[in-house]
Amino acid sequence: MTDYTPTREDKFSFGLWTVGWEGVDVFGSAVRAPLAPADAVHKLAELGAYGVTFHDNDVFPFDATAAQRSDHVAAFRKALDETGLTVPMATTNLFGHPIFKDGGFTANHRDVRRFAIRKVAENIDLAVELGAKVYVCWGGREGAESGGAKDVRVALDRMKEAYDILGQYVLDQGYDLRFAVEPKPNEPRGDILLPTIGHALAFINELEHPEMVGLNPEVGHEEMAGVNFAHGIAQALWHGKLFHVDLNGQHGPRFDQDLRFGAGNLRGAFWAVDTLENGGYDGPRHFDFKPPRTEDMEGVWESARGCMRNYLILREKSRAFRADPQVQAALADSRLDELARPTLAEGETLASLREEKWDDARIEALAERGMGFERLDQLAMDHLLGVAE
Ligand code: GLT
Ligand code: MN
Ligand code: MN
Repeated sequence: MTDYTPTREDKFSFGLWTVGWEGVDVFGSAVRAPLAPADAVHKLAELGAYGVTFHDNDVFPFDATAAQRSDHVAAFRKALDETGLTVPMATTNLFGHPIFKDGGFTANHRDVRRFAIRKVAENIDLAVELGAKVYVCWGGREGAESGGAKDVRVALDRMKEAYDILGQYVLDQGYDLRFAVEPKPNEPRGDILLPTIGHALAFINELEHPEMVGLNPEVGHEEMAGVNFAHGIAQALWHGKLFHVDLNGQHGPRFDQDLRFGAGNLRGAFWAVDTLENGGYDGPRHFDFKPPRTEDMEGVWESARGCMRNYLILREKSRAFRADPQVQAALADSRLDELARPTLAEGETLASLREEKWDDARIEALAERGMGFERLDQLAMDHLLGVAE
């Protein structure tokens, strides 16, 4: 393949808030004009995406009247009908309005929590109407800047309460919808609850309906925490919990950069694609990036195009890497096939394992043997850089 033009079969999706980001940040005001959701839908369809995702307030303002809300939804729906774009996922804005300054599900103020749960339930109805199968919960404001401000154990009780109420609502309504928790270590809060994939996985097990709740890990968020994204999604897949994914780029632990996918940690992106393509994930390849403030709308679309192009390039590289006979030999030399064998043979017990004879020569031979990982990794590098023979 030399033409990296996306098709709908590639399952690329974008949040309305990504290409629609006006560039407002902590230090500066908007650099781009608002983008109507319908225009975003048309342009994304033209670029080759298959889906678009939204927060309630990406489609209609926080303070919209019922009539205004339905006009905005109608315009969005019309664009979806005209383009055939799907809505695989939706989510709630529980962070923009000042009412959420101390969080939604875990705000200390009880009334805020009641308002947040109601806001989510209302948008779940719309999400399902528009065909969403996954409902993301990113708790960016659930956290604290100082130790005494949040009793974390009690806050987790409230977080569980919210998921349990909403899970029960989905079941009662007979909706075909699953939740996906999106972890992030910090920003906007000093420390956010459920900061990594691992924290979120453990939390899910405490819920009334753990089977309805999985993860939406984001490349940049895990890398902000200094952990390996590909390993994180591999573990989520192992638990059957990779319900969705947010792809973007990040240069190591610093503020959330939300670069286009492939920018930042390129090698990490390669292994992320390799894991998604070979690990049994068949959901949307969803981009959650922010086109830099330096860009005009042309640059925004260039950036969106780049996300998909980079994914397709890396997918091709991953396929070539896996198909390369030299790589297959290197994998065997690195004992990847042995890793796949259970440590005990069929019918064996710890007692029989302990009966096995070990002498110094055998231990030394194992200790001396190199693992061949450098050769394997250089082959990956050669493929990535386009010089594999
Ligand atoms: C927000 C955040 C993202 C989340 C979105 C879902 S909103 O832009 O930075 O990582 O995925 O709420
Ligand atoms: Mn982010
Ligand atoms: Mn995200």
